[in-house]
Amino acid sequence: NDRLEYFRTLASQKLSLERFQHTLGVEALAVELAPRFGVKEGDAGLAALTHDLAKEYTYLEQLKKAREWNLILYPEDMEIPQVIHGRVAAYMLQILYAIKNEDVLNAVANHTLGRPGMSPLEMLIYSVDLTEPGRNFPGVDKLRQKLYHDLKTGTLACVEHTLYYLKENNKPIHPLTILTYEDLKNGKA
Ligand code: DGI
Ligand code: FE
Ligand code: FE
Ligand code: FE
Repeated sequence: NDRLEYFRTLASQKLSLERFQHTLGVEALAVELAPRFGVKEGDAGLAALTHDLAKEYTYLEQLKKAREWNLILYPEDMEIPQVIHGRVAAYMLQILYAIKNEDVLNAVANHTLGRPGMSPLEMLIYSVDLTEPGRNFPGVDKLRQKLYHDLKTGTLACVEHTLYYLKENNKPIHPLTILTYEDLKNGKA
């Protein structure tokens, strides 16, 4: 697919080698899991390859773009600037790269914090971002196992892991992380 090849090359140019390799890991796992969860492989690959495209701008540049483009949704967005690069990337993909698929744009925009009512593609990108083959923190295998088994349970486990990690390190928790957790928890059978 030419389009995927284009965005793979773009990612290799815009990202550090380490982050490019992370991006390829997200692509590989997302495309592998997509058919299990009724997600189109092309959508999974496109969202995966583009999800961190804005990550290497400085926080100052990201905040400037986010303010200019009305992407600031919570005061915490400005206090925890590492969480807005997904929304900045999604906006750039729409405006500069003519990507029109709303589900792909949402998956990119929400890959860091999630949101209530995520689509299968959004859950896939959120959880694969944390569990791609290059990640190797304690407990990642358990998360992968859950994800292989069930998308929603796996995504909930990923949000729980993120909350645990943030609390353990005394980091502020973004309100969307809590809303995502509660949504997945309540939606569970
Ligand atoms: O861009 P990646 O490194 O692949 O991963 P990401 O986009 O999921 O996360 C970017 C950073 O945002 C990561 O260091 C974890 C952090 N983060 C995610 N949710 C929250 C958060 N940081 C705080 N303080 N609070 C959150 O709720
Ligand atoms: Fe990211
Ligand atoms: Fe993530
Ligand atoms: Fe990422």
